[in-house]
Amino acid sequence: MSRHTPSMSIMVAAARKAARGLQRDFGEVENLQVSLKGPANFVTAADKKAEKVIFEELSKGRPGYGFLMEEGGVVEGADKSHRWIIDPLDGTTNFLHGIPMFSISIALEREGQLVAGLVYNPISDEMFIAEKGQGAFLNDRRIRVAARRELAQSVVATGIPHIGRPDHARFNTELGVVMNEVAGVRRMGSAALDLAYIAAGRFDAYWEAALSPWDMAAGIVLVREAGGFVSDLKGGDTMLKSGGIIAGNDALYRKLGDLLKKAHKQA
Ligand code: 2AM
Ligand code: CA
Repeated sequence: MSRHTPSMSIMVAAARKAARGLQRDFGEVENLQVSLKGPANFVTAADKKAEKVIFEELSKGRPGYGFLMEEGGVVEGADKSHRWIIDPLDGTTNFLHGIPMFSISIALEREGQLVAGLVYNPISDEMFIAEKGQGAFLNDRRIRVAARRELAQSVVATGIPHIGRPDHARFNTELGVVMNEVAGVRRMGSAALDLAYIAAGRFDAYWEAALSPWDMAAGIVLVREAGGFVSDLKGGDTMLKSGGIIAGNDALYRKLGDLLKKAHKQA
């Protein structure tokens, strides 16, 4: 069983409340696929509604904490040492297309350090949580990163840039190098879930570029507390700033990092 702090209980309650709306709206999305305009506006509304629920619940539970949110941006708090980092719907494209692979992501920063993370898939009802020094849990069961040490046996997740996102050529070079060395490459469409899957040992390693802080903040805590490691694409610690991230166990995140360096020299 996981023992968690009152702050985590507040995070879990906020995520579950927002998830009820997302579950309902996801059901509606399927009906809207046939309309000419598609469900895009509807999904934007679902996203904003979920963020509002999370914002209100966390504000009630911890008055004065600041916020960094995908939709609402920065909200300064009276308490300068705490900040929530929130993505109410990570994997928007999946949601929009009726693909049940998306998540709510909530992280807590204290004095600039990530101290708690939650990633919740409302469709599979998988709740991934971690707090600094307390381990990582999936639905109350302890999770660990995978033990595999060879790339040749590893499943490696990534995100593929799409229209409007940068670095298409660079991604192609990276993929060209990586796919030659690994058992399989996967692209799921939610960075927060990718990191949660690393924490649970489902994926062995993961990399992606051009992410935003709310895509990865909670997942970083999960990976670290599951015994894994994260770095930016150059092996440094600038994930939230640079938008690049590599994750895995100690052996694989380093080996994947070396492969990507090799790729970047070719690019
Ligand atoms: P989203 O679903 O909340 O947009 C998929 O590769 C990952 O990249 C998802 O976590 C997705 O988050 C994120 N993503 C998609 N477009 C993005 C953009 N323009 N900037 C940053 N992250 C993006
Ligand atoms: Ca996102």
